[in-house]
Amino acid sequence: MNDFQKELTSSLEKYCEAAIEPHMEHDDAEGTFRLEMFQGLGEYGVTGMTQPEEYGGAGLSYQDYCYALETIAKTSVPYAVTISVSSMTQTILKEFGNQKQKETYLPALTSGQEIGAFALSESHAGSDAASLKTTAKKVDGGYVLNGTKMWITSGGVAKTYIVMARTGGAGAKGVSAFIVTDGMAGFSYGKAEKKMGWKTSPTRELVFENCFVPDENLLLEEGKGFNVAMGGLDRGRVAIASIAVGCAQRALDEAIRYALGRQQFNQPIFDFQGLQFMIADMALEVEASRLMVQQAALSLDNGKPNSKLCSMAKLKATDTAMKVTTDAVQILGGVGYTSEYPVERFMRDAKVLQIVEGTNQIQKVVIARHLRKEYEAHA
Ligand code: COS
Repeated sequence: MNDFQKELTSSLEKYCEAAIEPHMEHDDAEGTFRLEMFQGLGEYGVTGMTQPEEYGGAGLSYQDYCYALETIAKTSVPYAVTISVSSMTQTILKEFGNQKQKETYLPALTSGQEIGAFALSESHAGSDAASLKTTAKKVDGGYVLNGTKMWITSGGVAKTYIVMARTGGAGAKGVSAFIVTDGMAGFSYGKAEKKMGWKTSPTRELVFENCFVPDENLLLEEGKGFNVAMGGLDRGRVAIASIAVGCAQRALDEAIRYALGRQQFNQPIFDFQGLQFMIADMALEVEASRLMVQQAALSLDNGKPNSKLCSMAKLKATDTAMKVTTDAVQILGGVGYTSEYPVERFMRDAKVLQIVEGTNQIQKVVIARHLRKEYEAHA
């Protein structure tokens, strides 16, 4: 970490501990999302970190952004996720939007006044995203959308949605991407999901019933929606990976603190070699994941997103978060399983990191496809 990153994460850590941490246990139990908390992070400059200053962003690097997300996730995985999905929406607008679209939608998102969301998945189209069925029929002056999107992070609280819908034939080439905003006629919110974790981050269905979207809300051109989605996901996967590092680091910190304080058989349990080996392995995996996240983030900063590295970082860091949080609960024993300590919350929050923005099995598919291409190019 350079001096700027040290300063950024240290002041962000203080803010999260003072403003967010005191609410987390209650809000997790009640499933409460607080917009003012998200907006508070916006005032801190982290809701549009990698966007250009001309659109209200902070103009910082992905490496800085990953350290910031890691820091927020140490207090709250769900608020870090709200930021990462909103930031992915902004990146899509910045990379694929025209001047007018950027000027219209980016400032409210970068400032954190509003939230952005990404709508690709459908009930039958999760991993096989190119099989999505929501239709966008061309009409005079725009498109009419019909269909239902599932498991949408920030559904209902976001104002700007990037929605993938079918304008052409079957497969990836028939998909287009649209900007849809809260309140458009024919756009409503369906079922709010009850989840194992991420309880302070709303997840909801989006329902489109003859929803008219004007031509000016089409991103790029017809048939480019799948590339838009995949390009966004490369960045999103690195962000999820950095959140996983924060989640694992918090569990590790809690486990060490507890193991040093807890006495059994007349000594701190930390002094048992069995626990030392566990804790050393946890720390090793967290550090290895962090290095991989930074490597993937560097490829984004260099303007050459390395999809293979992005998927590797997502796979490694989220599997680490699941393992480390589970081990932390084990080290705390009986109390680790109760809400008296936060490790059980972090364990529940870790699980879906292995599923969102492409399951970890899909990450292996992406990695293997790249390896085959690299091999064939050199054969
Ligand atoms: N960046 C930009 N474009 C990409 C890309 C990337 N990282 N990866 C693929 N594409 C493009 C391809 O180049 C291809 O376009 P062209 O034909 O113009 O070259 C198009 O997208 C289709 O690619 P492909 O044939 O590889 O698509 P598949 O249907 O085989 O799907 C996987 C590939 C499985 C990798 C993809 O469907 C996927 O990532 N699934 C998981 C979806 C997901 O993450 N869902 C979570 C939603 S958010 S919680």
